[in-house]
Amino acid sequence: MSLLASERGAVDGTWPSTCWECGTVCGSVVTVRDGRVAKVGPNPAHPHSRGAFCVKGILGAPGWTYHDSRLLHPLRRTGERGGGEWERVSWDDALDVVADGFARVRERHGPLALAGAVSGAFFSRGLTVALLMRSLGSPNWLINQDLCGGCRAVSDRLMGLATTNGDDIEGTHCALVVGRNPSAADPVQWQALKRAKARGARLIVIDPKRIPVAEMADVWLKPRPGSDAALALAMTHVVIAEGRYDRAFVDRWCHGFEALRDRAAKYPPAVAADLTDVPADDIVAAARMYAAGPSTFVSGHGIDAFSAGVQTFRAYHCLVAICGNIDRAGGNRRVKRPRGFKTYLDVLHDPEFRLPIDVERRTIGAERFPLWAGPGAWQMACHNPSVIDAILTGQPYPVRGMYVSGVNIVVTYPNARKTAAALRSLDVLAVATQMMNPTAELADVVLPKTTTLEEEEVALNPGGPCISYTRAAVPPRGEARCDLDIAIGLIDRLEARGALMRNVFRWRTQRELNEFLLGGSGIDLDALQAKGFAEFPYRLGNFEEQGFATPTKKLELYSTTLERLGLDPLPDFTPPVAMRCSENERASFPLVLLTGDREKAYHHSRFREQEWARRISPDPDIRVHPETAAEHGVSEGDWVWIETVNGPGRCRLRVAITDATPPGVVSTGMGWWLPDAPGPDRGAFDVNVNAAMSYDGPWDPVTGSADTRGLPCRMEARDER
Ligand SMILES: Nc1nc2c(c(=O)[nH]1)N[C@H]1C(S)=C(S)[C@@H](COP(=O)(O)OP(=O)(O)OC[C@H]3O[C@@H](n4cnc5c(=O)[nH]c(N)nc54)[C@H](O)[C@@H]3O)O[C@H]1N2
Ligand SMILES: Nc1nc2c(c(=O)[nH]1)N[C@H]1C(S)=C(S)[C@@H](COP(=O)(O)OP(=O)(O)OC[C@H]3O[C@@H](n4cnc5c(=O)[nH]c(N)nc54)[C@H](O)[C@@H]3O)O[C@H]1N2
Ligand code: SF4
Ligand SMILES: [Mo]
Repeated sequence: MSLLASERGAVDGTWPSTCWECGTVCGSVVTVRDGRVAKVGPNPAHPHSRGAFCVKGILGAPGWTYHDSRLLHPLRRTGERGGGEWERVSWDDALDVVADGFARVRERHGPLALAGAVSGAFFSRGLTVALLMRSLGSPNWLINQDLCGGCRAVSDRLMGLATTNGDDIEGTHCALVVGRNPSAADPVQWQALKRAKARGARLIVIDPKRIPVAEMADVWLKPRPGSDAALALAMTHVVIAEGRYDRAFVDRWCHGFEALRDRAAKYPPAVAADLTDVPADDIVAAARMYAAGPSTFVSGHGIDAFSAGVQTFRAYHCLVAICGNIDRAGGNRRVKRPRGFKTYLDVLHDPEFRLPIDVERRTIGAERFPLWAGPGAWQMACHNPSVIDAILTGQPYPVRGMYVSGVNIVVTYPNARKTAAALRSLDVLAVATQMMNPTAELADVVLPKTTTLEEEEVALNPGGPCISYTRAAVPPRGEARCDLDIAIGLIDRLEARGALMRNVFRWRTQRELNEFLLGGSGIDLDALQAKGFAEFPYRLGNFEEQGFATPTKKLELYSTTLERLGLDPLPDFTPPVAMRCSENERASFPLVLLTGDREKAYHHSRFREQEWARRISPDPDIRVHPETAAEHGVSEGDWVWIETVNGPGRCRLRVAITDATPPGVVSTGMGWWLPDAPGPDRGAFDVNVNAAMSYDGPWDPVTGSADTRGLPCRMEARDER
């Protein structure tokens, strides 16, 4: 058996590390006493987070690691699927059961009938799951990103921007915050925005709700949910018509300016005002303020993960580009890296780790969404709702076995019952997790995973920019193993069964993987470990050198890739579902539902079993304006049913009255389930908003994203308090 990375260096002391409970990846300091993590706190020396941190890192990570119900041994189902009867088995037995199951599926249906599910290639577990599936011969892996940051990432990639996480708030004159709630979602941005404001920088916030950052804005625009593309195009029109764009930058580096100008001219402020409900004068004021730059675009999930997400992001990204805010101080920095360093995404795309192209072309979803799934796609993952359908219908081909790691998809994918039904119907399901949850409840085998305090991780942090290091501060509890060890265990067994296509894994330990990533960068792993991060020199505005990865080798305002695929090459406004639905639907579903409000105590579905978190946030709230509450006859603390248009059912939420949410709109979080409720669903069909959401479209034509917000809904009172 390979050595667990975390078996090294578990020594008492205080160590610099990096929290990777979420994508903010803050620099941390971890204190180990008597072989146990005694304290986790911020590292003020860290170039990205500069001392910012959050309660999930302080309490969540250790709380999860040392929780009484932490899974410490592999489990195997003894009764029927979802029956909650388990026996403790050895790792050898557990991996044998999974390997036998996968080998059988492969023999009966071919390798494509196997799929992995994980959050994406941002952390090493994503790469690990993708490469495990590829070693078996399957290109099918499901990521969460169609529900998360996928539209932003694909728009960025189509245009050749490469600006992910590069907002330079510290150096900016103006921050444009759109669909982002930094006070809840990102303490690094939140601290930086407060500092920027204090030194006199301007702040434009575009958000339907009065979130804390809106309260300190110079200009706050409140668009109708889902209407941002019209707003961004109108701002673009003003900037161009008034000659406020960066002509030299546009002439030298942008492709398709005239076409963009003509498209934006369809949306003068008066027209956009009708579509968005934002007064025309406010649109003009915001456009002028942004154009005065240098300005940074701070974007979020509020304009992502919906059926017009890519075009909405393209509209904003074009505005950023023509104002010359790409890769300039105070703007949006392009991704910098030390020469020779490899990101997880680089490895995914490296021909050495790829499947034959005819296999990649068969990725589920590749035909319809070639920029999302298949060989030409961003993460080359599959289209999740189509995989769920493939499991249930056998079309376009059967999917019969799944390996799920570090995601709780019964809770976090829209249409919880359908996801659960699909998982139930599989021939074999293995789930790797730290705690039992509604997804793991449906498994044949549950594999206990290490937590972020027990694993070593090396990654590029584009925000620093720096290379960040996470220390395996303590050895794994019980028999927990990291993803890489689990993958190697499975690959070895499948090889012995003749069920491997080609082992694309070349690392036997996490440390070997980390050394491979550092490659020829000149960064020494021991030095990195001692400091917790490594900075590197970089240059801004080196466009000649860094180049633009587009067919025209320029920033594509007009996307030749979208044109080639028969899609609209220019950003445009598509009316959201709430503006398209019939009179009847509007009468039955009179409210607009927003989902995904981030809660400080939770990370999606995580930490629901931790007492401190449940004290901070005991119930799944639905936030309702006082007028809307009065119209619906509901009061603070009432439990209500929520149903969406075309939704698969209803969910139960608790009213919280606030005038921060506009009238006619109701807004809730995500990720709710109840660890103490009866299994197997443990509340996932009850208090989880995804019990009331559809995953079946409409879908974004580029990413296949379904609407996670902006949906017509109805709210009905229940007799319960
Ligand atoms: N504490 C905590 N932090 C987290 C997470 C967590 O679970 N807990 N999750 C992390 C992850 S994976 C993600 S993806 C991020 C998400 O965090 P954010 O990117 O901040 O996204 P949301 O909280 O979904 O929404 C942000 C804002 O978008 C607004 N919004 C909704 N619809 C629209 C619209 O049509 N237009 C505009 N302009 N705004 C709109 C909402 O009112 C909300 O204020 O948070 C990350 N940080
Ligand atoms: N309706 C609706 N649905 C949404 C969203 C929405 O806004 N609305 N948001 C979407 C978004 S942005 C996202 S990113 C997805 C998230 O969806 P998921 O990624 O499925 O959510 P998590 O709750 O983070 O996943 C939980 C699992 O993470 C695993 N995990 C792995 N490693 C660790 C670790 O080190 N520590 C901890 N604490 N847990 C770990 C555990 O196995 C745990 O069971 O949900 C999406 N779903
Ligand atoms: S924001 Fe919180 S959970 Fe996310 S990396 Fe920072 S400390 Fe960890
Ligand atoms: Mo996300």
